[in-house]
Amino acid sequence: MQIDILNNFIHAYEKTFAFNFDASFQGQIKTLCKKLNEPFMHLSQKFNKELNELVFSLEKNINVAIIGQFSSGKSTLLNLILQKECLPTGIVPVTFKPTFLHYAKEYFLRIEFEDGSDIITDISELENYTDQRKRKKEAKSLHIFAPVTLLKKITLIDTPGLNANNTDTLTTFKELQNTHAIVWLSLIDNAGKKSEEDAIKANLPLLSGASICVLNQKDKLSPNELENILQYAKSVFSKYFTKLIAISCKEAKEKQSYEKSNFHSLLDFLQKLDEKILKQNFTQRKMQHLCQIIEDENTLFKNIFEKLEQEFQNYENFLETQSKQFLQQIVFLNHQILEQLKSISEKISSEIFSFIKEKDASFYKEAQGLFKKNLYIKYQYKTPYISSDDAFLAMFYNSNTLTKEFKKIKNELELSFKEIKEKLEYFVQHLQKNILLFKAEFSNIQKDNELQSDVNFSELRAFCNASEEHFLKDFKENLLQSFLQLDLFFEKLHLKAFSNYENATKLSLSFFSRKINESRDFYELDSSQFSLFYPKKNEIYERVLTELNVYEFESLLLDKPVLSKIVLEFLEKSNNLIGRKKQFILTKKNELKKREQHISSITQALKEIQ
Ligand SMILES: Nc1nc2c(ncn2[C@@H]2O[C@H](COP(=O)(O)OP(=O)(O)OP(=O)(O)O)[C@@H](O)[C@H]2O)c(=O)[nH]1
Ligand SMILES: [Mg+2]
Repeated sequence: MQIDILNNFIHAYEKTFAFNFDASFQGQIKTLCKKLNEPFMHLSQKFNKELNELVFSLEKNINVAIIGQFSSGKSTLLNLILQKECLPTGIVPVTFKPTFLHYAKEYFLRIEFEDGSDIITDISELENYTDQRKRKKEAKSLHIFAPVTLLKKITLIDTPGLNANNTDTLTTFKELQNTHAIVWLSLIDNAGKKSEEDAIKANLPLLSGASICVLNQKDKLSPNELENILQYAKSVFSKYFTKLIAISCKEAKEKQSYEKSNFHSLLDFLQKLDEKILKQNFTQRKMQHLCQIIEDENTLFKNIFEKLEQEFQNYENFLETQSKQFLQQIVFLNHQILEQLKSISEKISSEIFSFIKEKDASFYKEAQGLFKKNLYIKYQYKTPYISSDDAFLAMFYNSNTLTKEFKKIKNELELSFKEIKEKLEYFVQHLQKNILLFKAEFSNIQKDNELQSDVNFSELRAFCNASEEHFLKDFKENLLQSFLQLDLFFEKLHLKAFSNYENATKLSLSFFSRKINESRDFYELDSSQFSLFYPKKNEIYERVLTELNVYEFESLLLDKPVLSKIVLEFLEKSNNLIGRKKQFILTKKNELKKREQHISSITQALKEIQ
């Protein structure tokens, strides 16, 4: 059952995307177009339309555009070919819309409008649509049909004159993008001039096919002047054109001067254009150009992903340089905390020691000897003693020196923990800043060429918009976990040590008080065997250390330092996350690579096509 579904899918896929065409040029181009349109390429509708038009253009005439500065005589020249004054001419700029000249058995005009409608009408209507002043309704394109044999194999295009500013370009005209050859019509007065050369340069993309430079209005010059100008123009313009000639449309109009006009050279050039080669070259060029658009898009995307990848590389380096010093600070802090605990213990034990006093004491004991039965003797001695309550009151209630001092230490500890947290937060903020900058830069990225893929761009925008989700969230969670662990350890230190000093004092006092009393009991029983217990300063200090849990914390601060572990874990996790994010970016880059390889296999095949 599942095999059936799979087979159906493969069948449907092959039918749509792996269809094989014949080995002709057209067939090979169709195969490459299909290949370009693989689903993972996400081609835009406009791009697909271009591909379809390109395939379709292989079956149509080649397009030859007449281009030049205004009033150079383009429309006059075409009227000569049309053998009728179809196109309006004049000394002021006249032609404003590209006009297409096609073959038909009769003269007529077809006007296509922006709204998709069209009309077929008489040629005389043309000026109403080309002349800006007379324009009736905005025409999309104008098509003249004429019974001229030349038009059977080529479609000629009359174009608006270039402005005198010389950087004016017709390359933006969509209608002229599918031009297989051009006739550059130059006023003979401008031949070889820098201004004319600048105009040629501005329109170079249109000159990629066959091109002829035609110097018009040669009737204005003497044969000598013409010879000089031709020589000069050839030296400057030859590199741009296949051929350069001089003609006179004015002379061509008259039967007796037709031969002199050299118009036949132009016709000869047009008639000899090799449609097959021109179409093939044009198609290959155009396909290369289309592939270049995808390649450019890929490069743009690749740069974006690489930028992101670089951010993480920088972050990794940043953490590495920061972490060494930070970990040293933590080790220092561990020692500092322990020192503070010891200093509290030291102070408490000194105070306790100062409260161990001596007093007179006595006890009665039965006298030794046969006749001394029932006779009790009073023994007097000096005993150590400690009044726990008095000492405690004196230390913490009658004077607030210790309390004040311990509070200060507690505040310092709180501040140190706050600083650790701030440092960890600073680490995450560093990444956050860069990720947000990345998001701001690319989350609204738009196509810079209408043919680029809508799907790819919208996916990229969605990807950049989700930057926080993809690239920050985990780091923030890691930070929160470290905060939690820090809080926990702080609480423990706080409860068991830093806020526990009163309790530890009480316990130590009662401990020594009890010990002294016990020693007195034994002493009174047998003073020769037992001695009185005088607590030493050192003993008291040790006791306070125990009651304040300092030994436990010594292990948690030095042997297996909790703080260092928390920070190390934070850094390790951050590094793991960086690795995972880089991997994620790599999957995106690999998708691009797939497209890149696909395109390069197509461009390679294009070069080898025959
Ligand atoms: N002396 C002379 N005048 C010419 C020749 N060819 C064209 N003209 C004149 O030059 C002027 C401009 O001719 P057009 O054919 O309108 O020029 P165009 O290049 O189509 O001009 P735009 O459409 O405005 O760009 C007209 O007055 C023509 O009669 C020529 O060979 N010799
Ligand atoms: Mg014109």
